[in-house]
Amino acid sequence: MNKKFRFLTSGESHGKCLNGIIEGVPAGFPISVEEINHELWRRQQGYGRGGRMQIESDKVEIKSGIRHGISTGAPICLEIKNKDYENWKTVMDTEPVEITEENLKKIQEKSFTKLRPGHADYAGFVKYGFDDLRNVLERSSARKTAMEVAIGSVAKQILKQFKVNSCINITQIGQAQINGKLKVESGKLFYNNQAFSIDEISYLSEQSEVRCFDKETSENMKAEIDKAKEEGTTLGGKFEVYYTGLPVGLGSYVHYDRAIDGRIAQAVMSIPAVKAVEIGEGVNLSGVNGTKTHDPFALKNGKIVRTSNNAGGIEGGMTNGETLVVKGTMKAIPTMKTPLPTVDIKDMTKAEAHFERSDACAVPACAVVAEARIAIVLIDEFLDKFGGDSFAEIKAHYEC
Ligand code: EPS
Repeated sequence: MNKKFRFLTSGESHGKCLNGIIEGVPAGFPISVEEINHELWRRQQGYGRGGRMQIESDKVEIKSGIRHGISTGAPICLEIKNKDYENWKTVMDTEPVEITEENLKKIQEKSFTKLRPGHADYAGFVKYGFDDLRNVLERSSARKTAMEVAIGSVAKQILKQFKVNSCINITQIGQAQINGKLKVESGKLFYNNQAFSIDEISYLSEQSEVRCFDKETSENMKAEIDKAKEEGTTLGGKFEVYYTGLPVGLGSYVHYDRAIDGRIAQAVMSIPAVKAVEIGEGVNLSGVNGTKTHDPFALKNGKIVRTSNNAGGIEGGMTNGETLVVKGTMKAIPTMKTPLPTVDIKDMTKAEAHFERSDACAVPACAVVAEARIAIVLIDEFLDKFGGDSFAEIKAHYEC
């Protein structure tokens, strides 16, 4: 597995801040804080987000590796402050706190022992041996994906210099879904005999409160979320991420861990609550014969082109120059007002699952995270293929 673009993140959901260090950004790339902050804003949006997003207005501080807006080749250190930390100071202090009645009360109020089915609580409790599930919740929370989006934005900004662009599209929330066949071919999306450019899809989906390019479906999705909220439950759904402008040959067939579809699947599957990842026509290919599965070659003005894109831009573990199409399925968030039956680990009795502030639906946010994580895989492979120490060197390798 390549690691030209390496990163680590740290931070708890209600701790002081989230941190990230990126190693491998070559010198000479313009990196805009505004663009990173715009991506962080996108991740916070989406109809159905909960109270936490009212508190936070995620902003990144770049602490090193960039000078006057240009990367220097040194490690880039990023920080996002958790505004909510102000309300969690004693509970989440990294230093031991004084044992006073007031402090103990504060900590106890935020401790919990009633396992949430579907979350990391049970396996985390058994694995690490905690008696307070707060220790599991804090790092397993999807809050950490804010830093991944910031890092993904750095990757996206480098890719943009080479005309690689992306967008997201939510295709299902609960029972509300796009009604018809979506196909992404030759950099265009086809839907019910209408053709949209990826720029149009991007524009339309960014206008939608649920990030779905189709207005009517967006309204149906919002109604589904309202219903789930009334019922005290949560909703999952399906999203798509498209990348255009990718060169042929990122990834490789020579080893399983260099296959770019495998790397993308890992990057998307490991987002909290994601349960399935597909490339191109994905699961729809199970019942279709080979003639209808594969994308014929043709010649256009002396160039090799494809007449369809069922493969979703990847063949043999490598990008093939067509639009990359990645589909993800997110389950409903497990923290629910209407709790499921569970066990209280404090005294091993029957109980109702712990509830605290949650999102009724976070599928649009999940798609933003997927877009960022895919960018990280793509830039890693891109730097492996066209690598150099500076923008100029990489550009020369890319153009030759
Ligand atoms: C999230 C922050 C969290 C949750 C959500 C994602 O904030 P808090 O726990 O303070 O409400 O809103 O995480 C989950 C629901 C979860 O189960 O992990 C964020 O920043 O995306």
